[in-house]
Amino acid sequence: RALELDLREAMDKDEFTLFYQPIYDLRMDRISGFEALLRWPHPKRGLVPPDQFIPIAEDIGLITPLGEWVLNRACEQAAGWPSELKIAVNVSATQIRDPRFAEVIANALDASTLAPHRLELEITESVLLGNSAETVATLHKLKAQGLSIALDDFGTGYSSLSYLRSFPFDKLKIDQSFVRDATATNGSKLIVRAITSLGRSLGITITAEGVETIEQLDQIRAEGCNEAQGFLFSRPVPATEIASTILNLR
Ligand code: G
Ligand code: G
Ligand code: MN
Ligand code: NA
Repeated sequence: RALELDLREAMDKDEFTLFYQPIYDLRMDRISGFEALLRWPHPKRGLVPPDQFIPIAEDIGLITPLGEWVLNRACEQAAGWPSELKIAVNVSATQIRDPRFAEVIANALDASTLAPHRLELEITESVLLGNSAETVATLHKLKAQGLSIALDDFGTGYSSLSYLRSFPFDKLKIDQSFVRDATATNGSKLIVRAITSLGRSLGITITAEGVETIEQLDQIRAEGCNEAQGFLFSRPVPATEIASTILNLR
């Protein structure tokens, strides 16, 4: 049976779930928030990772309702956490281009009563591809609503640096591929150093993703990254394990 059919049915039956991965503030030495990561517990295929169904959801026009579900659920969940914790939500290019997007965000914040400064949207460079004035205007409007905007998977796209000029991002998330190699190859180490120094000059928070070992943590700490995220701290966990994850990392 085609995944596409299952996907439509899953939406109707509310079969999706969110996992949460902590983001660790290296200076405060505590969790600063969680990133919401979509999961699909498929009745036959098991836990389907988002890489496998988000592209299909995009193709069949399901990403808008699915993305809306993610935003509502993530905000609702985060509203119950200690108030210093933020929630980061991944949003796709299609979602941002939807004229209703700002309204979807406003509704999610209203319904959950989550303070806007606790919501962070993670976008990739693909959102800014073509550098559309509308997209940039939408991002400015969202920022004016009080939430923050992070550029995800930084360093893997085409012309990363020009995007930094088109919009004042609050955060850059260094792609895991650089972090993984930063202790092994000099090239990756220097790239992490350069991105961190760039962030510092521009006043942008730098988060290193995919930190799996103590060596990698020492390395990115030494380079001056502000935050770290990765399996070393915790894998993405279901909502029921959030409290224990917070305790474990204290
Ligand atoms: O959780 P995992 O590493 O398997 O995620 C794989 C990819 O799916 C990542 O690039 C992540 O950003 C993306 N992703 C996870 N959850 C969401 C979501 O809710 N919306 C969108 N658009 N992408 C997501
Ligand atoms: O593209 P984005 O950064 O949103 O993707 C996040 C994905 O990276 C999540 O699906 C998560 O499962 C995965 N991830 C998070 N930390 C680690 C890690 O330390 N190692 C590896 N291999 N993957 C990770
Ligand atoms: Mn992300
Ligand atoms: Na990323």
